Amino acid sequence: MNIYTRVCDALNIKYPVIQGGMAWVSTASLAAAVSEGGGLGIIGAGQAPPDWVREQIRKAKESTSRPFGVNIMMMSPYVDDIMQLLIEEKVDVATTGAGNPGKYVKDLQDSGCKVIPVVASVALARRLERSNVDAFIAEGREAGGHVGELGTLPLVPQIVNAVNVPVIAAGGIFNGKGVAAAFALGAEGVQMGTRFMSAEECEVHSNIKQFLIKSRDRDTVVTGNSTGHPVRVLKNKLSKQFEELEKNCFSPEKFEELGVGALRKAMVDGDVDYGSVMAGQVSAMVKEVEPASQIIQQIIEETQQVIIQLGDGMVKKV
Ligand code: TUI
Repeated sequence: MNIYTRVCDALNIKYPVIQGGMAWVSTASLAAAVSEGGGLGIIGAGQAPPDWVREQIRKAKESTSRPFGVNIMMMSPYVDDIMQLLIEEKVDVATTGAGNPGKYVKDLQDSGCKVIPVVASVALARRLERSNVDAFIAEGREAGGHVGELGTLPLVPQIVNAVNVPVIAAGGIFNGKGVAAAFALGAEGVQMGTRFMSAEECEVHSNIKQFLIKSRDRDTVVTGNSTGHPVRVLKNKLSKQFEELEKNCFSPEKFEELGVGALRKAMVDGDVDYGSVMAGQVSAMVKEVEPASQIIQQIIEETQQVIIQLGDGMVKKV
């Protein structure tokens, strides 16, 4: 059975599996490995300056001739420059997060770049479909990092109903069972972040990979609900401080002070106590570090098995 959808066709990839563009985590090394494995690798621009992003794009081009993309965090101070860079470098795909990329869509597409915004609401999806985006990533609250309100299960079918372009499901997907579930909701692809954070080629600090492996089902928490920037992280000393601040005398300045540099501190320096370890609810499902291509192969095989089993009927024949 072929797991081939409109997403594969549009992006010129073998499997409809996209790697989340995680700031300080998704470097050229991971993106190229995922693309070589038949999925779509994504470089996470986060709040990095354009020079760093250019270097990563060039590294990825040296390591793979397959398509790859860049994720632009819309709250970055460098958004305008990064968009221009993607056009200059003729990047295949741009995914966006944490905001509305509407005004950049046409110029990106004119340069040959496919534009796939992450949405967490039907309203934004409807608005962006009028800008003729190529697809959507519908990301539920199970995801790591900056999250919306709705869980993946209610979000994905509502986005699928609202738009005509393909929808890629994200948030809470870890294996073939999750992929089959996403397809059942009408999605034509999946995006996974946390799963690829544990890939061998992922350059995140090894402390973070071990922290994921040790984590248990209820070890993530969403902090920042009161600031308007809710973020899912693995619980640690920093997340406790955030929770205390939110419970007690909340001061936005203090909050900002605690958060600055915390993501880098976790992902690059490996500080699992006082760094911001953004990760999704599937964290506890991470059991080992393995190559990205192996992750993709396993997931595709399991998806095929699950779909066949479901086709045979859920009810045991007696
Ligand atoms: O973007 C993400 N996840 C992220 S970004 C990030 S870096 C960061 N740095 C400082 C503060 C906060 C985050 C870490 N994780 N995921 C994609 C995503 N986008 N999830 C939800 C959204 C979203 C939310 C609201 C997209 C659009 C949106 O619309 C706002 C509007 O203008 O309507």
